[in-house]
Amino acid sequence: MVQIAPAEPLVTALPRPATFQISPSARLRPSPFFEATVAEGVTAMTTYNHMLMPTSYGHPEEEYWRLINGVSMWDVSCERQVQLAGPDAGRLAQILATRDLSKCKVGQGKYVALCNHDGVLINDPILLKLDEDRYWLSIADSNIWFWARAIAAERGLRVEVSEPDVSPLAVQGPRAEDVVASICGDWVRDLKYFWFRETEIAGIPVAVQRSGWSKQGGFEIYLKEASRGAELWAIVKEAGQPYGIGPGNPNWVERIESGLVSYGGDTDGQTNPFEVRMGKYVDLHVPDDTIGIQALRRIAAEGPKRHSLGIRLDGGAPAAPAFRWNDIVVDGIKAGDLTNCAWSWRLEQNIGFALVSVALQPGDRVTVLREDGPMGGTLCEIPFL
Ligand code: THG
Repeated sequence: MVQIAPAEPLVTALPRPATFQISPSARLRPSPFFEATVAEGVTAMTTYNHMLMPTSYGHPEEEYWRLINGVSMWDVSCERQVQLAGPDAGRLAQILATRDLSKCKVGQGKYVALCNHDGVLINDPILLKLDEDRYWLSIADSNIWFWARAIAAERGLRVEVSEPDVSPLAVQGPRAEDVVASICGDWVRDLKYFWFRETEIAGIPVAVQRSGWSKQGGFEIYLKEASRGAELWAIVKEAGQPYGIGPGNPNWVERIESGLVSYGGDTDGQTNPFEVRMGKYVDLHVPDDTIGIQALRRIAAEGPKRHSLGIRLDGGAPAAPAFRWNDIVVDGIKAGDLTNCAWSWRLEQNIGFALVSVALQPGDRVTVLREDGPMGGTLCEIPFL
């Protein structure tokens, strides 16, 4: 049973610290690495794609510096794969993704935006092309399985949409390459960003990709046999010992410093890719039947109303993290939202993303209405580091 305890600032900062358990249910699907993360002393979890994802092992600052200076291993099995297989798999991928996939090669991955018909972002997966007629969408936290299957059926495509037994384990940080090379061989050093290879580790079927939700470098090992999760965890942990490996998770602080978007965290039911710095993953020339592209062409022609900037908050003490966006105001008038906020140990400052009117620019002063009172801040460019 998982105890969620107020063990660190992230939790104690909440208005009413709580200790509670997570009730088991078949809706909450187990990670193949679950037992391993419990053995490592996981202290906080969040939900993601109907799974539990570790978010802390109780030492947030230590976990942060391990990612920045060494190597960290993360249970990110909640990044589920939606598999498209069949003669029309490539067509369906291009109908779903607003990025031009025509030159994507087998063995290559690409970060893509999925949008609805209004051009609103509904997921930001990494697409992996496994074969000419087989793709994975390694999804963020929304039900793309439903979406892809419905679109395929409505358009009469010859493609099977499924969720295969595949669970990523991330190895991140400047020493990640040494760790993964010691397990798989030096060929991993030549992998280009988002490229991958299917292989075996001690007989365990995996795909190894240069990827991961940090800018510190690293790989994701996609486990293709859930029953061997504990074994794979142990192999990576053992190989990482010379480099001081330890458990971690997609790191909230580093990802803000680095400017990585969190779908659902930094986006709402109206956000289009241009507003969250994903315009470079939208190719307006993709075929007209790509979902959302017609709306995105209109939005691009008119110019987006909001954009994402960084904010550096005044004051030298870590600000309380929040469950919800905070209003950003200028002269008492709402100008946008603070979508996340964290104390940066490298910048020694509270930083966050400001989804604000395009009338606001880096250098502008704003006020953020935090739960504990108004706080001044200065807008800046993203990334911070
Ligand atoms: N790994 C896997 N699947 C995932 C994620 C992951 N699915 C959901 C979510 N995370 C996808 N989100 C991102 C966001 C950014 C990046 C990767 C996954 C990323 N961006 C680089 C950047 O913004 O600089 C490079 C992108 C590029 O230019 O191509 O790496 O973490 N398996």
